[in-house]
Amino acid sequence: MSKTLALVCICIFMMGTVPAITGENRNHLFPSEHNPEVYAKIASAMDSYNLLVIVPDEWKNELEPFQQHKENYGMRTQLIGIDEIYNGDYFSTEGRDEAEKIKYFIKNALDTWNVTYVLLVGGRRPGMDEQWFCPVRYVGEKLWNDVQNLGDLYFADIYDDTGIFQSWDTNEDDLFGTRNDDMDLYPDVFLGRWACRSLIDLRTVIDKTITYENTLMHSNKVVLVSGDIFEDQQNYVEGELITDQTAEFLAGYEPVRVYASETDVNPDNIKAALGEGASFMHLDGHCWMTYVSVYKPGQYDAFERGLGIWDLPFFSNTEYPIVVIGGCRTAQFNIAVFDRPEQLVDPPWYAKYFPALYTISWGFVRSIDGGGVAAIGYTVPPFFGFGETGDLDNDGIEEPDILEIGMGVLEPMVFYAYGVEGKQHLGDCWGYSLHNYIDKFGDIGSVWQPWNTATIHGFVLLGDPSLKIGGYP
Ligand SMILES: [Ca+2]
Ligand SMILES: [Ca+2]
Ligand SMILES: [Ca+2]
Ligand SMILES: [Ca+2]
Repeated sequence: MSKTLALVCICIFMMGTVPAITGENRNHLFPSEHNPEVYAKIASAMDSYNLLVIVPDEWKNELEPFQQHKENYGMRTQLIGIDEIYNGDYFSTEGRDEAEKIKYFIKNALDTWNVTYVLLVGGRRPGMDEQWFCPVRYVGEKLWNDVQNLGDLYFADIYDDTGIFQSWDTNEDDLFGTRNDDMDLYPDVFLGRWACRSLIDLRTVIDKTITYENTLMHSNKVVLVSGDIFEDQQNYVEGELITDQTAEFLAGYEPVRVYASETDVNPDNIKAALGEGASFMHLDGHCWMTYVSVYKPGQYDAFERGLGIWDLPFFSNTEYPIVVIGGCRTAQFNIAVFDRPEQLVDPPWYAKYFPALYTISWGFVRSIDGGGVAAIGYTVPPFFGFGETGDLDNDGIEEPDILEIGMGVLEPMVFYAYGVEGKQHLGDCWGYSLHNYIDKFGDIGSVWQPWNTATIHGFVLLGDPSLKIGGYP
């Protein structure tokens, strides 16, 4: 978590100013229902269960067994090479640059093929120059380190509720998703990315995804890892409050807790809790791209040993969980060796200087013979509620603010979508959480707007959005 934000929050708290929440609480999933024509199109896409895979042409043949696997379960799957998009092989090419060409292609695939799920295949290419196997879009305000942030939601928000294409650059200054641009934000396709940096990554995640969906028996276990995050007057143990919400939403699942209030949060205890595997893992704490940790309640002078990407090769679980990791930059997939953004709270030195090509979220997914099958996290320091300043979600229930706005809402709602709403595919859960959040807080109309919007932009699924949770029976 960015201490800048925490400090700003503390200042606001001390001034006694409650951030004004003006987003109306609309009880619907898709904004497009205001427009019957658009809604009908999206609703029919929802029924068609089809998957669009956008892949570098050099990797296309690697995906053929994956396509066959999906088709075997009735998931119509189209593999499209990125050069085929640029060459206009399917639809005439539109867009000012590579990312916009990809976005227009997804629009055309939604209009023409009723695509429900979109999987972008490819992360950053190896090397010091920033180049990508599959394009990215930097969006939003320069809130941290004077750069914009990775925003894959750009590729998923195609229309607003009147059916107008969402360019995310309505003022046409070639800066996308800023406060001067209109954005609907609501995703119209369920989108994930395999942030592969090598053929080994790609083969690993294909193999793990197929194995996961072919496995009939999944455990009824959810592993929860957290502790105290912020020094607040109420002494809330914020991380544990968040992951306890997840446990509540997964009725019938046995929670196995690694909580700083009860034990040491270290790799051995996390590995022991995971054992042979689990259906889900939810970790929440401070994060520095490669490393996540928490405090023991009230003891803010030292972090727990936590978990870093260097620990992941020692995981040997055979059941691959879906992993949600909350904290700063847990899934910021443009990471490059030593080039880390400054964060005001310093991690231990080994976390700061360990050379890395991937974050903790993607680390779980790319791990061979262990780790997870897909991960949800943030490409930014996420927004959060701090202490107790009122009923921020206007539901008439006074709860700790951490559970009423920001990351403490977004993460548990992924599990709510599955455990309570019965969503069956992981992308639907990601989309449900975002839709719920944007309904409530899409426009908070306060000084926090840019931070809140960045969190929406940066809430990313690194995995197959069509993943059938629990596998195919
Ligand atoms: Ca703009
Ligand atoms: Ca606390
Ligand atoms: Ca409330
Ligand atoms: Ca509250």
